Amino acid sequence: MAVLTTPTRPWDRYKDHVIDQGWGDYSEEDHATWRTLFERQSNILPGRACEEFLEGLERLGVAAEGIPEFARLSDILEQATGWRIVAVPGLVPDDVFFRHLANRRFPATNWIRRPEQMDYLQEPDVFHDVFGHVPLLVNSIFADYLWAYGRNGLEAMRRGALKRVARLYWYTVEFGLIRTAEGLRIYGSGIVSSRSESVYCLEGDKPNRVAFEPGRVMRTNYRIDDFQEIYFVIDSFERLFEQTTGDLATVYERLTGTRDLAPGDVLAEDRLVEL
Ligand code: HBI
Ligand code: FE
Repeated sequence: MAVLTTPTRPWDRYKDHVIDQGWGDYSEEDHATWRTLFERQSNILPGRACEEFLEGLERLGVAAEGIPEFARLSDILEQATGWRIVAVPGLVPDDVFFRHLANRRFPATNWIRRPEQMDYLQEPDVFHDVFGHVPLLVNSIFADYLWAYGRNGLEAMRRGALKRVARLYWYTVEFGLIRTAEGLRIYGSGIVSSRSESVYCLEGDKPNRVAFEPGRVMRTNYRIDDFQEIYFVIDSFERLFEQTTGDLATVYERLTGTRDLAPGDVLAEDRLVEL
C-alpha cells in the first residue's frame, strides 16, 4: 500500500519538499514488496552490475529484510562520502532536485509500488531510489560526480540548457553502462532496479551500445515508456567525472543549432561497443 505521510515540518515542504519518511507507517505488504524486489535483483546482478555498485550495496547493509530506514542508511553514507538521504513524496521540481544534489542530499521517494506493479513503474518509488541510486553514492568518485552534476544542473537552468543536463542524467545516472576488464557492466539505477532491463541492456541484440561522449548524449532524446534503444558506455567513473564536471557552457555553445537525435539513431562517428 502506498504510504501518505504528512510533513513533520509543513513549512519545509515549500522550500525543499522534504518530508518525514514515515518508516513506521509501512505495512507488512510494503516490506514484502521490497523483499521480493530485493531478492530478484540480488540474483540477477552479480556479474552484471559493476563492482562499485555491489560493494556499496553490501556496505550499506540495505538489508533484504524490508524497506530500510533512511536515517540509518544516511549515517553510514555520511561517514563514507558525506551524502545523506532525505525523503520526498515523489518527483520534485528540477531546481529543488538539483539543489539537493548540490548539497549532497539524495531525495528518495518514500512510498513503494503496489504488488501488481512489480515489473513496471514510470515514476520512481523507494525501491528504485534507494536500491537503485544509493549504493553508488558510497563510492567517492561517483558521489562527487553526482554532487557536481547538481551544481551543473542549477547552472544549466540559468542558461536554458535544462534539456541537455537532463539527458546527461538519464544516460549516465539512470541508464549508464561501464566497460570493465571483465566485460560490460551496469551502473545505471534505472537498470539495476529493473529485472528485465538488467538482462536486456547487456544481452539484447536490439539496443545500440555507444561510447560515452557528453555532446552526443546531450543531443539525444530518451524514452521513458520502454527499454532504452541506446546505452552509452563510460570507460571509468574518473573519466566520466573529468568529461562532465568542467565548464559545460562550451559544450552547450558547440551544440547550438545542431538537431536533436532520436534514441534509435546511430552516427558515423559513434564508437559502437561490442559485448
Ligand atoms: N525528483 N525525486 C526526484 N527524482 C528525480 O530523479 C528527479 C526529480 N526531479 C527532477 C528530475 N529528476 C529530473 O528533471 C532530472 O533528471 C534532471
Ligand atoms: Fe532514478
